[in-house]
Amino acid sequence: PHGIKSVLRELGVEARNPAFSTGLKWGGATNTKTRAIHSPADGQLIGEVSFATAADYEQVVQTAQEAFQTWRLVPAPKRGEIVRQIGNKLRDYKEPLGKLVSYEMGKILQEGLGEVQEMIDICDFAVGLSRQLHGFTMHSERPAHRMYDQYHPLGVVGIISAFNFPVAVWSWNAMLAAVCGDVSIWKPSEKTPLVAVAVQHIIRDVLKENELPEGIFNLIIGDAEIGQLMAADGRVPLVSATGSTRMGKKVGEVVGARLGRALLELGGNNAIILTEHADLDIAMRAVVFGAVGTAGQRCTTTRRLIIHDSIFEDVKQRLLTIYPKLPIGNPLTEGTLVGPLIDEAAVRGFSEALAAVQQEGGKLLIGGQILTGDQYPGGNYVQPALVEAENYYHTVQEETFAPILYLIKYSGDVEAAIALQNGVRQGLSSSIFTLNMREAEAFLSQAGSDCGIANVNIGTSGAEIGGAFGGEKETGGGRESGSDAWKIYMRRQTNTINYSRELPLAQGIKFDI
Ligand code: UN1
Repeated sequence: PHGIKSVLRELGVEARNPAFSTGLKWGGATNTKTRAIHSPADGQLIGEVSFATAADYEQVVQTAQEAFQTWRLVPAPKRGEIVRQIGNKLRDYKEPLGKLVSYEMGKILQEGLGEVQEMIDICDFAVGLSRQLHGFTMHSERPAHRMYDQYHPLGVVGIISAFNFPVAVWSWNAMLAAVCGDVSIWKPSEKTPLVAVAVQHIIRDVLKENELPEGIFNLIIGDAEIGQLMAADGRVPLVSATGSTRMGKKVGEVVGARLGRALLELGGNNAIILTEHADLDIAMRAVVFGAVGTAGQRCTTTRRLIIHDSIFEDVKQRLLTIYPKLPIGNPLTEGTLVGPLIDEAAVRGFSEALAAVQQEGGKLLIGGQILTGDQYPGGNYVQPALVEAENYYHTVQEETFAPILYLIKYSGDVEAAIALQNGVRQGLSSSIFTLNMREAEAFLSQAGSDCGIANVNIGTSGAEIGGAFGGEKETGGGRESGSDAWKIYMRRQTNTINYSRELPLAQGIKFDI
């Protein structure tokens, strides 16, 4: 169905895939733990992967370290040229890759293609960046002295990515790391390793065509054990991890204990504020895309809708008109807007959150069913839910990775809405819909949203790659992707050069010998 067999063939995904790739070589296939990957769309077996062992990991790190010795000496714009070629190959394979993202992860094809586009975009960004990577020059207080800072490659970067963006978030990290002169080791989510295998084949072709050393881009498939090895490994100066706050705390602790760098992009509990001055016609599209897009499984998914009491009923009615008509079904079928959840555990999480929030006093307005029947094979399809709730409910305070939107009423001025928006432990994305300039500016001010992303008249999800992506509080504080997020992938050095015949000391210190 939907030509998946030919997609797998085109992308080189096998029935049984080895556990790691050091750029050119694949290995680790024998006598290891394996995992069968079923599509959440129809429950069908797509392929199997082997899990890497600690010995496999060791081999990968050593190969990466070796490649770093060469790669760091390649001029940055030449490194950019390699990333340009990767971007072009991704363009060639956009269609099959997008399909595989969709089939393995369950997001609709439009979003699968969008994810590949996000990879292409970051490649373009990284190519431009490769001619920049600039520091400052400063004026020295000493005569005939020059002072500047420069950025050097950091080393081996560990990348732990999540199932919901199985390839895009890796590319944000790996492409920036590559132009920065770093080599990377990618541990994809164990739930979505096949699209990672497919991408690694593309990478391998580019490495081969350019006769580059093996080990610039490495892939290692495994469970949390591999992540822990990476976190604890002093040879990996930066570990970039995307996933739950629980996972991030563990990684952050272990990396922190060895004073390494951790770049964490963790849970969100994102809200859209609808003030009495909102343009509801445009707001509804943002709300629905944010709440049910990717079946509520984005870090940036809209989970809370904070609505002024004067428009609460209107908003509720509009949503109650849209929700019953949402096309739910196979993500590869054109016209579908809501695909399945990733697995049974996610479906359980969805049902449990809905039961819990109702216990706390929440009112389920619509949705919540697990869908069954021929149209919904595999058991992972659910009807997105709308719940009238209070912000302080335990369930509302948690991130449930599923399509549940909490409708929360506020009265009074925008400050009341902002207090609710900020009143959670997470701080990733936020947005306000208003045509009132005072409200918009208050939301963006230092007393406004406390999130890493704050939008006006745009939803919480679907950020462009050009901005820095990440958030505060339990979201982990890291920034990836655009703006100056590249700096974390490099080590910074301050250089002072004396071209005089004297040796003056700073701060005017006299020290005559
Ligand atoms: C994520 O969910 O981890 O802003 C990343 C967005 C996407 C990236 C989401 N561009 O929704």
